[in-house]
Amino acid sequence: MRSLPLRLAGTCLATVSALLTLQALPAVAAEPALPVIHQELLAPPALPPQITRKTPARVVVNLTVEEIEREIAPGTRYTFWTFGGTVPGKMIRVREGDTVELNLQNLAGNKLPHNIDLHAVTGPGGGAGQTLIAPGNQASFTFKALAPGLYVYHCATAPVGMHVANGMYGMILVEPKEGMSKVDKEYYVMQGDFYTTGGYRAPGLQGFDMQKAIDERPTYVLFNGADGALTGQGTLTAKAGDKVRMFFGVGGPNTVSSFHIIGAIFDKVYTEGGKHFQENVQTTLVPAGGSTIVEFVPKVPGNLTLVDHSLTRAFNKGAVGLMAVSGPERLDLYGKGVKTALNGAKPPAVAAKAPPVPAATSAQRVRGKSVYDNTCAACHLPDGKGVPGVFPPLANSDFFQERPYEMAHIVLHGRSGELVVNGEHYNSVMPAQDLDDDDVAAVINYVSTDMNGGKAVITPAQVKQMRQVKAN
Ligand code: HEC
Ligand SMILES: [Cu+2]
Repeated sequence: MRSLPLRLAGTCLATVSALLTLQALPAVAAEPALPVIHQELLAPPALPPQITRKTPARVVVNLTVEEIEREIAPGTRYTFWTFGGTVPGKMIRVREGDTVELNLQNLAGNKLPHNIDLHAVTGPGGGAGQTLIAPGNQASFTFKALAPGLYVYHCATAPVGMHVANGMYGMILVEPKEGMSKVDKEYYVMQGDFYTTGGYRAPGLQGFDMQKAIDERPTYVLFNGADGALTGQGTLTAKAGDKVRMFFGVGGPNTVSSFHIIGAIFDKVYTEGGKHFQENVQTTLVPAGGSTIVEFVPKVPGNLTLVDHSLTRAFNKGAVGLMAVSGPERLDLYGKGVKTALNGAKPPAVAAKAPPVPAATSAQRVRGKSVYDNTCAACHLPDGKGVPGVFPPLANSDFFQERPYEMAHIVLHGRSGELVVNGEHYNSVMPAQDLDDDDVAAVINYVSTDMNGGKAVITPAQVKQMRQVKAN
Protein backbone atom coordinates (compact mmCIF):
# COMPACT_ATOMS: atom_id res chain seq x y z
CA MET A 1 0.00 0.00 0.00
CA ARG A 2 2.90 2.38 0.77
CA SER A 3 3.95 2.25 -2.86
CA LEU A 4 0.71 3.69 -4.24
CA PRO A 5 1.38 6.01 -7.16
CA LEU A 6 1.84 9.70 -6.44
CA ARG A 7 -1.30 10.51 -8.41
CA LEU A 8 -3.29 9.25 -5.43
CA ALA A 9 -2.18 12.38 -3.57
CA GLY A 10 -5.36 14.06 -4.81
CA THR A 11 -7.57 11.40 -3.20
CA CYS A 12 -9.24 12.51 0.01
CA LEU A 13 -8.16 11.07 3.33
CA ALA A 14 -11.39 9.14 3.78
CA THR A 15 -10.82 7.07 0.65
CA VAL A 16 -7.22 6.42 1.57
CA SER A 17 -8.27 5.13 4.95
CA ALA A 18 -10.98 3.02 3.30
CA LEU A 19 -8.20 1.54 1.21
CA LEU A 20 -6.07 0.76 4.20
CA THR A 21 -8.87 -0.84 6.23
CA LEU A 22 -10.38 -2.80 3.37
CA GLN A 23 -8.68 -6.06 4.18
CA ALA A 24 -9.95 -5.92 7.76
CA LEU A 25 -13.61 -5.87 6.64
CA PRO A 26 -15.57 -9.08 7.34
CA ALA A 27 -16.65 -11.07 4.31
CA VAL A 28 -20.35 -10.72 3.45
CA ALA A 29 -22.30 -13.82 4.39
CA ALA A 30 -23.77 -15.64 1.40
CA GLU A 31 -27.54 -16.16 1.24
CA PRO A 32 -27.66 -19.92 0.99
CA ALA A 33 -31.27 -20.03 -0.13
CA LEU A 34 -30.65 -18.33 -3.48
CA PRO A 35 -29.48 -20.21 -6.58
CA VAL A 36 -26.14 -18.83 -7.79
CA ILE A 37 -25.89 -17.58 -11.37
CA HIS A 38 -22.63 -16.46 -12.96
CA GLN A 39 -23.23 -13.49 -15.23
CA GLU A 40 -21.80 -14.00 -18.70
CA LEU A 41 -20.50 -10.63 -19.87
CA LEU A 42 -20.46 -9.66 -23.55
CA ALA A 43 -18.71 -6.89 -25.47
CA PRO A 44 -20.96 -3.93 -26.45
CA PRO A 45 -23.14 -3.40 -28.46
CA ALA A 46 -24.10 -6.94 -27.29
CA LEU A 47 -25.51 -7.57 -23.83
CA PRO A 48 -26.75 -10.55 -21.80
CA PRO A 49 -30.04 -12.05 -23.06
CA GLN A 50 -33.48 -11.31 -21.63
CA ILE A 51 -34.14 -12.94 -18.26
CA THR A 52 -36.72 -15.72 -18.27
CA ARG A 53 -36.52 -16.89 -14.66
CA LYS A 54 -39.36 -15.94 -12.34
CA THR A 55 -37.53 -16.17 -8.99
CA PRO A 56 -34.64 -14.26 -7.41
CA ALA A 57 -31.05 -15.43 -7.64
CA ARG A 58 -27.62 -14.50 -6.41
CA VAL A 59 -25.91 -13.14 -9.51
CA VAL A 60 -22.12 -13.22 -9.46
CA VAL A 61 -20.49 -10.54 -11.61
CA ASN A 62 -16.72 -10.60 -12.16
CA LEU A 63 -15.49 -7.30 -13.58
CA THR A 64 -11.83 -6.66 -14.34
CA VAL A 65 -10.36 -3.19 -14.58
CA GLU A 66 -8.00 -3.05 -17.56
CA GLU A 67 -5.92 -0.04 -18.62
CA ILE A 68 -5.38 -0.51 -22.35
CA GLU A 69 -4.04 1.47 -25.29
CA ARG A 70 -6.05 1.19 -28.50
CA GLU A 71 -7.47 3.29 -31.34
CA ILE A 72 -9.87 6.10 -30.47
CA ALA A 73 -10.04 7.07 -34.16
CA PRO A 74 -8.42 5.59 -37.28
CA GLY A 75 -4.68 6.21 -36.80
CA THR A 76 -5.15 7.83 -33.37
CA ARG A 77 -4.35 5.93 -30.16
CA TYR A 78 -5.38 6.57 -26.58
CA THR A 79 -4.93 4.88 -23.20
CA PHE A 80 -8.39 3.86 -22.02
CA TRP A 81 -9.24 2.75 -18.50
CA THR A 82 -11.98 0.16 -18.78
CA PHE A 83 -14.32 -2.22 -17.01
CA GLY A 84 -13.83 -5.53 -18.77
CA GLY A 85 -11.62 -4.21 -21.59
CA THR A 86 -14.37 -2.34 -23.45
CA VAL A 87 -15.86 1.16 -23.52
CA PRO A 88 -18.54 1.20 -22.29
CA GLY A 89 -17.89 -1.47 -19.66
CA LYS A 90 -19.72 -4.73 -20.19
CA MET A 91 -23.42 -4.53 -19.42
CA ILE A 92 -24.78 -6.34 -16.36
CA ARG A 93 -28.35 -7.70 -16.42
CA VAL A 94 -30.20 -8.82 -13.29
CA ARG A 95 -33.76 -9.12 -12.06
CA GLU A 96 -35.56 -7.01 -9.47
CA GLY A 97 -35.02 -8.67 -6.08
CA ASP A 98 -31.75 -10.38 -7.06
CA THR A 99 -28.72 -10.20 -4.81
CA VAL A 100 -25.71 -9.10 -6.83
CA GLU A 101 -22.22 -10.21 -5.81
CA LEU A 102 -19.85 -7.76 -7.45
CA ASN A 103 -16.22 -8.86 -7.68
CA LEU A 104 -13.82 -6.23 -8.95
CA GLN A 105 -10.24 -7.01 -9.95
CA ASN A 106 -7.63 -4.33 -10.55
CA LEU A 107 -5.01 -6.05 -12.72
CA ALA A 108 -1.43 -6.05 -11.45
CA GLY A 109 -0.23 -4.44 -14.68
CA ASN A 110 -2.44 -1.36 -14.16
CA LYS A 111 -0.98 1.90 -12.86
CA LEU A 112 -3.80 3.35 -10.76
CA PRO A 113 -6.29 2.51 -8.05
CA HIS A 114 -9.92 2.17 -9.22
CA ASN A 115 -13.33 1.28 -7.84
CA ILE A 116 -16.97 1.03 -8.93
CA ASP A 117 -20.08 3.02 -8.00
CA LEU A 118 -23.29 1.48 -9.36
CA HIS A 119 -26.35 3.70 -9.52
CA ALA A 120 -28.48 0.57 -9.01
CA VAL A 121 -27.22 0.32 -5.42
CA THR A 122 -29.20 1.70 -2.48
CA GLY A 123 -26.57 2.87 0.00
CA PRO A 124 -23.87 5.55 0.34
CA GLY A 125 -21.22 5.49 -2.37
CA GLY A 126 -22.93 2.79 -4.43
CA GLY A 127 -20.07 0.37 -3.68
CA ALA A 128 -17.24 2.86 -4.12
CA GLY A 129 -15.83 2.42 -0.61
CA GLN A 130 -15.98 -1.37 -0.65
CA THR A 131 -14.19 -1.64 -3.97
CA LEU A 132 -11.40 0.97 -3.92
CA ILE A 133 -8.30 -1.09 -4.67
CA ALA A 134 -4.76 -0.62 -5.88
CA PRO A 135 -3.40 -2.59 -8.87
CA GLY A 136 -2.91 -6.27 -8.04
CA ASN A 137 -5.91 -6.45 -5.67
CA GLN A 138 -9.51 -7.57 -5.79
CA ALA A 139 -12.58 -6.51 -3.86
CA SER A 140 -16.05 -7.90 -3.41
CA PHE A 141 -19.40 -6.71 -2.06
CA THR A 142 -23.06 -7.56 -2.43
CA PHE A 143 -26.17 -5.45 -2.86
CA LYS A 144 -29.82 -6.10 -3.45
CA ALA A 145 -31.30 -4.84 -6.72
CA LEU A 146 -34.39 -3.21 -5.25
CA ALA A 147 -35.68 -1.01 -8.05
CA PRO A 148 -36.08 -1.98 -11.73
CA GLY A 149 -34.46 0.41 -14.21
CA LEU A 150 -31.40 1.02 -16.37
CA TYR A 151 -28.51 2.36 -14.31
CA VAL A 152 -25.06 3.71 -15.05
CA TYR A 153 -22.03 2.41 -13.19
CA HIS A 154 -18.68 4.18 -13.18
CA CYS A 155 -15.35 4.48 -11.44
CA ALA A 156 -15.44 6.92 -8.53
CA THR A 157 -11.75 7.27 -7.77
CA ALA A 158 -10.29 10.79 -7.63
CA PRO A 159 -10.04 12.62 -9.93
CA VAL A 160 -13.40 11.05 -10.82
CA GLY A 161 -13.91 13.16 -13.95
CA MET A 162 -10.64 11.87 -15.32
CA HIS A 163 -11.42 8.19 -14.65
CA VAL A 164 -14.79 8.60 -16.37
CA ALA A 165 -13.26 10.59 -19.24
CA ASN A 166 -10.90 7.68 -19.85
CA GLY A 167 -13.82 5.31 -20.36
CA MET A 168 -14.68 3.97 -16.91
CA TYR A 169 -18.45 3.61 -17.18
CA GLY A 170 -21.03 1.03 -18.18
CA MET A 171 -24.60 0.08 -17.32
CA ILE A 172 -26.56 -2.39 -15.23
CA LEU A 173 -30.13 -3.26 -16.16
CA VAL A 174 -32.47 -4.36 -13.38
CA GLU A 175 -35.41 -6.01 -15.13
CA PRO A 176 -38.80 -5.67 -13.42
CA LYS A 177 -40.10 -8.82 -11.65
CA GLU A 178 -42.68 -9.36 -14.37
CA GLY A 179 -39.95 -9.28 -17.06
CA MET A 180 -39.69 -7.20 -20.24
CA SER A 181 -41.69 -7.62 -23.45
CA LYS A 182 -40.05 -9.81 -26.07
CA VAL A 183 -38.20 -7.98 -28.86
CA ASP A 184 -36.22 -9.13 -31.91
CA LYS A 185 -33.03 -7.13 -31.33
CA GLU A 186 -31.41 -5.51 -28.34
CA TYR A 187 -28.39 -3.18 -28.46
CA TYR A 188 -26.22 -1.48 -25.87
CA VAL A 189 -24.80 1.95 -26.71
CA MET A 190 -23.19 4.59 -24.51
CA GLN A 191 -22.02 8.08 -25.31
CA GLY A 192 -18.96 9.63 -23.72
CA ASP A 193 -16.81 12.75 -24.14
CA PHE A 194 -13.02 12.50 -24.53
CA TYR A 195 -10.31 15.13 -24.09
CA THR A 196 -7.09 14.57 -26.01
CA THR A 197 -3.99 16.76 -26.11
CA GLY A 198 -4.14 16.90 -29.93
CA GLY A 199 -7.17 17.92 -32.00
CA TYR A 200 -9.91 15.72 -33.47
CA ARG A 201 -8.28 12.83 -35.34
CA ALA A 202 -4.74 14.15 -34.76
CA PRO A 203 -2.67 11.02 -35.45
CA GLY A 204 -0.51 9.02 -33.04
CA LEU A 205 -0.78 8.37 -29.31
CA GLN A 206 -2.70 11.16 -27.57
CA GLY A 207 -2.59 12.13 -23.90
CA PHE A 208 -5.48 13.20 -21.65
CA ASP A 209 -5.98 17.00 -21.47
CA MET A 210 -7.25 17.91 -17.98
CA GLN A 211 -7.74 21.58 -18.81
CA LYS A 212 -9.98 20.77 -21.79
CA ALA A 213 -11.98 18.48 -19.47
CA ILE A 214 -12.36 21.20 -16.85
CA ASP A 215 -13.41 23.65 -19.55
CA GLU A 216 -15.83 21.01 -20.94
CA ARG A 217 -14.39 21.31 -24.44
CA PRO A 218 -14.35 17.69 -25.64
CA THR A 219 -12.15 16.71 -28.58
CA TYR A 220 -14.34 13.67 -29.21
CA VAL A 221 -17.93 12.81 -28.37
CA LEU A 222 -18.26 9.12 -29.12
CA PHE A 223 -20.64 6.21 -29.17
CA ASN A 224 -19.08 3.07 -27.66
CA GLY A 225 -15.62 4.51 -27.14
CA ALA A 226 -14.25 4.93 -30.66
CA ASP A 227 -14.78 7.14 -33.68
CA GLY A 228 -16.53 4.73 -36.03
CA ALA A 229 -17.36 2.08 -33.38
CA LEU A 230 -20.88 1.85 -34.84
CA THR A 231 -20.13 2.47 -38.52
CA GLY A 232 -18.34 0.34 -41.13
CA GLN A 233 -17.76 -3.10 -39.61
CA GLY A 234 -19.53 -2.02 -36.43
CA THR A 235 -22.79 -0.97 -38.11
CA LEU A 236 -25.82 -2.26 -36.17
CA THR A 237 -28.30 -4.32 -38.17
CA ALA A 238 -32.02 -5.00 -38.15
CA LYS A 239 -34.66 -6.33 -40.51
CA ALA A 240 -37.58 -4.15 -41.46
CA GLY A 241 -40.38 -5.01 -39.05
CA ASP A 242 -38.04 -6.06 -36.20
CA LYS A 243 -38.88 -4.76 -32.77
CA VAL A 244 -35.65 -3.07 -31.69
CA ARG A 245 -34.80 -2.11 -28.12
CA MET A 246 -31.78 0.05 -27.43
CA PHE A 247 -30.25 0.59 -24.01
CA PHE A 248 -28.63 4.00 -24.31
CA GLY A 249 -26.62 5.73 -21.61
CA VAL A 250 -24.30 8.66 -21.19
CA GLY A 251 -21.09 8.11 -19.26
CA GLY A 252 -20.02 11.74 -19.67
CA PRO A 253 -18.15 12.97 -17.71
CA ASN A 254 -19.63 16.26 -18.91
CA THR A 255 -21.85 16.31 -21.97
CA VAL A 256 -25.49 15.29 -22.03
CA SER A 257 -26.99 13.79 -25.17
CA SER A 258 -29.79 14.91 -27.46
CA PHE A 259 -30.17 11.30 -28.56
CA HIS A 260 -31.85 10.91 -31.94
CA ILE A 261 -32.00 8.34 -34.74
CA ILE A 262 -32.30 9.94 -38.17
CA GLY A 263 -35.12 8.16 -40.01
CA ALA A 264 -36.84 6.59 -36.99
CA ILE A 265 -39.47 7.62 -34.45
CA PHE A 266 -39.19 6.00 -31.03
CA ASP A 267 -42.46 4.18 -30.32
CA LYS A 268 -41.54 4.13 -26.63
CA VAL A 269 -38.96 5.97 -24.57
CA TYR A 270 -38.47 4.90 -20.98
CA THR A 271 -37.34 8.36 -19.97
CA GLU A 272 -34.25 8.48 -17.76
CA GLY A 273 -34.16 4.68 -17.74
CA GLY A 274 -37.10 4.57 -15.31
CA LYS A 275 -40.44 2.87 -15.11
CA HIS A 276 -42.73 4.96 -17.33
CA PHE A 277 -42.63 5.46 -21.04
CA GLN A 278 -43.44 8.34 -23.36
CA GLU A 279 -44.67 7.53 -26.89
CA ASN A 280 -43.75 8.83 -30.38
CA VAL A 281 -40.56 10.63 -29.47
CA GLN A 282 -38.07 12.15 -31.96
CA THR A 283 -35.20 13.12 -29.65
CA THR A 284 -34.67 12.29 -26.00
CA LEU A 285 -32.41 14.08 -23.57
CA VAL A 286 -30.08 11.85 -21.60
CA PRO A 287 -28.09 13.34 -18.72
CA ALA A 288 -24.47 12.51 -17.90
CA GLY A 289 -24.64 9.51 -15.59
CA GLY A 290 -28.13 8.72 -16.88
CA SER A 291 -29.87 6.50 -19.39
CA THR A 292 -32.88 5.78 -21.54
CA ILE A 293 -34.48 2.71 -23.06
CA VAL A 294 -35.88 3.30 -26.54
CA GLU A 295 -38.01 0.93 -28.60
CA PHE A 296 -38.87 1.28 -32.27
CA VAL A 297 -39.67 -0.74 -35.38
CA PRO A 298 -37.72 0.19 -38.53
CA LYS A 299 -39.96 -0.30 -41.55
CA VAL A 300 -38.10 1.08 -44.57
CA PRO A 301 -34.79 -0.42 -45.78
CA GLY A 302 -31.62 1.66 -45.72
CA ASN A 303 -29.35 3.20 -43.12
CA LEU A 304 -30.69 4.80 -39.95
CA THR A 305 -28.19 7.18 -38.34
CA LEU A 306 -27.70 7.46 -34.57
CA VAL A 307 -26.60 10.94 -33.54
CA ASP A 308 -26.30 13.33 -30.68
CA HIS A 309 -28.57 15.96 -32.22
CA SER A 310 -26.33 18.61 -30.69
CA LEU A 311 -25.01 18.27 -34.19
CA THR A 312 -21.45 19.50 -34.35
CA ARG A 313 -20.72 16.63 -31.96
CA ALA A 314 -22.10 14.25 -34.54
CA PHE A 315 -20.34 15.68 -37.57
CA ASN A 316 -17.19 17.13 -36.03
CA LYS A 317 -16.53 15.04 -32.93
CA GLY A 318 -17.59 11.52 -33.87
CA ALA A 319 -21.03 10.99 -32.27
CA VAL A 320 -22.45 9.04 -35.23
CA GLY A 321 -23.55 5.43 -35.59
CA LEU A 322 -25.43 3.47 -38.21
CA MET A 323 -28.13 0.84 -38.22
CA ALA A 324 -28.46 -0.94 -41.58
CA VAL A 325 -32.08 -2.02 -42.12
CA SER A 326 -32.74 -4.75 -44.67
CA GLY A 327 -36.06 -5.55 -46.29
CA PRO A 328 -38.26 -4.83 -49.30
CA GLU A 329 -38.87 -1.26 -50.47
CA ARG A 330 -41.93 0.41 -48.90
CA LEU A 331 -42.82 3.13 -51.38
CA ASP A 332 -46.21 3.41 -49.65
CA LEU A 333 -44.39 4.64 -46.52
CA TYR A 334 -41.50 6.53 -48.09
CA GLY A 335 -41.40 7.59 -51.75
CA LYS A 336 -38.26 7.93 -53.84
CA GLY A 337 -38.94 11.54 -54.81
CA VAL A 338 -38.37 13.39 -58.08
CA LYS A 339 -35.84 16.14 -58.80
CA THR A 340 -35.99 18.38 -61.87
CA ALA A 341 -34.38 21.63 -62.94
CA LEU A 342 -36.57 24.74 -62.68
CA ASN A 343 -37.84 26.03 -66.05
CA GLY A 344 -35.06 27.84 -67.83
CA ALA A 345 -32.47 27.02 -65.22
CA LYS A 346 -29.22 25.53 -66.39
CA PRO A 347 -28.37 22.19 -64.82
CA PRO A 348 -25.75 22.69 -62.12
CA ALA A 349 -22.17 22.30 -63.24
CA VAL A 350 -21.29 18.70 -62.48
CA ALA A 351 -17.71 19.05 -61.47
CA ALA A 352 -17.57 20.37 -57.91
CA LYS A 353 -15.06 23.16 -57.66
CA ALA A 354 -12.18 21.20 -56.29
CA PRO A 355 -9.12 23.21 -55.35
CA PRO A 356 -5.94 22.14 -57.19
CA VAL A 357 -4.49 18.93 -55.80
CA PRO A 358 -0.76 18.18 -55.76
CA ALA A 359 0.39 15.23 -57.87
CA ALA A 360 0.36 11.93 -55.98
CA THR A 361 3.70 10.87 -54.52
CA SER A 362 4.92 7.37 -55.26
CA ALA A 363 4.11 6.37 -51.66
CA GLN A 364 0.51 7.51 -52.18
CA ARG A 365 0.34 5.59 -55.45
CA VAL A 366 1.56 2.41 -53.75
CA ARG A 367 -1.00 2.93 -51.00
CA GLY A 368 -3.74 3.55 -53.56
CA LYS A 369 -2.89 0.36 -55.43
CA SER A 370 -2.87 -1.69 -52.26
CA VAL A 371 -6.25 -0.32 -51.16
CA TYR A 372 -7.58 -1.07 -54.64
CA ASP A 373 -6.24 -4.62 -54.68
CA ASN A 374 -7.46 -5.38 -51.16
CA THR A 375 -10.82 -3.65 -51.22
CA CYS A 376 -12.15 -2.71 -54.65
CA ALA A 377 -10.80 -5.49 -56.88
CA ALA A 378 -13.19 -8.03 -55.34
CA CYS A 379 -16.09 -6.38 -57.17
CA HIS A 380 -14.62 -4.10 -59.84
CA LEU A 381 -12.03 -6.80 -60.75
CA PRO A 382 -8.23 -6.45 -60.52
CA ASP A 383 -7.97 -4.67 -63.88
CA GLY A 384 -10.91 -2.34 -63.10
CA LYS A 385 -12.95 -3.56 -66.06
CA GLY A 386 -15.91 -4.65 -63.89
CA VAL A 387 -18.64 -7.14 -64.79
CA PRO A 388 -21.16 -5.87 -67.35
CA GLY A 389 -24.57 -5.23 -65.79
CA VAL A 390 -23.31 -6.13 -62.28
CA PHE A 391 -20.21 -4.19 -61.26
CA PRO A 392 -19.50 -1.06 -63.33
CA PRO A 393 -15.99 -0.54 -64.69
CA LEU A 394 -13.64 1.86 -62.93
CA ALA A 395 -11.06 1.73 -65.74
CA ASN A 396 -11.95 4.20 -68.53
CA SER A 397 -15.28 4.98 -66.85
CA ASP A 398 -17.00 8.03 -68.35
CA PHE A 399 -18.98 8.32 -65.12
CA PHE A 400 -15.77 8.53 -63.11
CA GLN A 401 -14.07 10.91 -65.52
CA GLU A 402 -16.95 13.43 -65.51
CA ARG A 403 -16.54 14.18 -61.78
CA PRO A 404 -13.63 12.25 -60.31
CA TYR A 405 -13.53 14.51 -57.24
CA GLU A 406 -17.03 13.44 -56.22
CA MET A 407 -16.27 9.71 -56.40
CA ALA A 408 -15.00 9.82 -52.81
CA HIS A 409 -18.65 10.24 -51.77
CA ILE A 410 -19.39 6.84 -53.30
CA VAL A 411 -16.50 5.19 -51.49
CA LEU A 412 -17.40 6.84 -48.16
CA HIS A 413 -21.14 6.41 -48.20
CA GLY A 414 -21.83 3.70 -50.76
CA ARG A 415 -24.19 4.01 -53.70
CA SER A 416 -27.34 2.35 -54.90
CA GLY A 417 -29.82 2.84 -57.72
CA GLU A 418 -29.69 3.54 -61.42
CA LEU A 419 -26.33 4.27 -62.93
CA VAL A 420 -25.07 4.44 -66.52
CA VAL A 421 -21.38 3.83 -67.15
CA ASN A 422 -20.10 3.84 -70.74
CA GLY A 423 -23.68 3.36 -71.97
CA GLU A 424 -24.28 0.24 -69.85
CA HIS A 425 -27.04 0.34 -67.20
CA TYR A 426 -26.45 -0.72 -63.59
CA ASN A 427 -28.89 -0.85 -60.70
CA SER A 428 -27.16 -2.35 -57.74
CA VAL A 429 -25.69 -1.55 -54.35
CA MET A 430 -22.16 -0.64 -53.45
CA PRO A 431 -21.72 -0.71 -49.64
CA ALA A 432 -19.89 2.15 -47.89
CA GLN A 433 -16.20 1.27 -47.57
CA ASP A 434 -14.62 1.39 -44.12
CA LEU A 435 -11.42 3.26 -45.04
CA ASP A 436 -9.63 6.22 -43.48
CA ASP A 437 -9.24 9.58 -45.22
CA ASP A 438 -5.75 8.81 -46.55
CA ASP A 439 -6.87 5.48 -48.02
CA VAL A 440 -9.91 7.01 -49.72
CA ALA A 441 -7.85 9.81 -51.27
CA ALA A 442 -5.12 7.38 -52.31
CA VAL A 443 -7.47 4.90 -54.00
CA ILE A 444 -9.48 7.58 -55.83
CA ASN A 445 -6.27 9.19 -57.09
CA TYR A 446 -4.98 5.77 -58.12
CA VAL A 447 -8.16 5.05 -60.09
CA SER A 448 -7.86 8.49 -61.69
CA THR A 449 -4.19 8.30 -62.68
CA ASP A 450 -3.71 4.61 -63.39
CA MET A 451 -7.11 3.60 -64.77
CA ASN A 452 -8.43 6.78 -66.34
CA GLY A 453 -5.33 8.63 -67.52
CA GLY A 454 -6.22 11.56 -65.23
CA LYS A 455 -4.52 13.55 -62.49
CA ALA A 456 -4.65 13.32 -58.70
CA VAL A 457 -8.06 14.75 -57.83
CA ILE A 458 -8.52 14.77 -54.06
CA THR A 459 -6.61 15.23 -50.81
CA PRO A 460 -7.23 13.46 -47.49
CA ALA A 461 -8.39 16.80 -46.01
CA GLN A 462 -11.08 17.06 -48.68
CA VAL A 463 -12.17 13.48 -47.98
CA LYS A 464 -12.47 14.40 -44.33
CA GLN A 465 -14.79 17.29 -45.22
CA MET A 466 -16.93 15.03 -47.42
CA ARG A 467 -17.22 12.52 -44.60
CA GLN A 468 -18.79 15.15 -42.40
CA VAL A 469 -21.67 16.00 -44.69
CA LYS A 470 -22.88 12.42 -45.01
CA ALA A 471 -26.30 12.70 -43.39
CA ASN A 472 -27.78 15.12 -45.93
C1 HEC B 1 -19.06 -5.24 -52.78
C2 HEC B 1 -18.77 -4.82 -54.13
C3 HEC B 1 -18.05 -3.48 -54.31
C4 HEC B 1 -16.87 -3.06 -53.72
C5 HEC B 1 -16.03 -3.80 -52.69
C6 HEC B 1 -16.60 -1.77 -54.28
N1 HEC B 1 -17.57 -1.41 -55.16
FE1 HEC B 1 -17.67 0.35 -56.21
N2 HEC B 1 -19.48 -0.21 -56.98
C7 HEC B 1 -20.10 -1.40 -56.75
C8 HEC B 1 -21.40 -1.38 -57.41
C9 HEC B 1 -22.41 -2.53 -57.38
C10 HEC B 1 -21.53 -0.12 -58.01
C11 HEC B 1 -22.75 0.39 -58.76
C12 HEC B 1 -23.75 0.96 -57.76
C13 HEC B 1 -25.07 1.38 -58.35
O1 HEC B 1 -25.64 0.66 -59.14
O2 HEC B 1 -25.53 2.48 -57.96
C14 HEC B 1 -20.28 0.58 -57.75
C15 HEC B 1 -19.98 1.86 -58.23
C16 HEC B 1 -18.77 2.51 -58.07
C17 HEC B 1 -18.41 3.77 -58.68
C18 HEC B 1 -19.25 4.61 -59.65
C19 HEC B 1 -19.39 3.94 -61.00
C20 HEC B 1 -18.16 3.84 -61.86
O3 HEC B 1 -17.93 2.74 -62.37
O4 HEC B 1 -17.42 4.81 -62.03
C21 HEC B 1 -17.16 4.07 -58.25
C22 HEC B 1 -16.33 5.30 -58.59
C23 HEC B 1 -16.74 3.01 -57.37
N3 HEC B 1 -17.76 2.07 -57.28
C24 HEC B 1 -15.52 2.97 -56.72
C25 HEC B 1 -15.12 1.97 -55.85
C26 HEC B 1 -13.87 1.97 -55.16
C27 HEC B 1 -12.79 3.01 -55.31
C28 HEC B 1 -13.86 0.86 -54.37
C29 HEC B 1 -12.79 0.42 -53.39
C30 HEC B 1 -12.43 1.36 -52.37
C31 HEC B 1 -15.11 0.16 -54.58
N4 HEC B 1 -15.83 0.86 -55.48
C32 HEC B 1 -15.47 -1.02 -53.95
C33 HEC B 1 -19.62 -2.46 -55.99
C34 HEC B 1 -18.48 -2.43 -55.22
CU1 LIG C 1 -10.82 4.32 -12.20
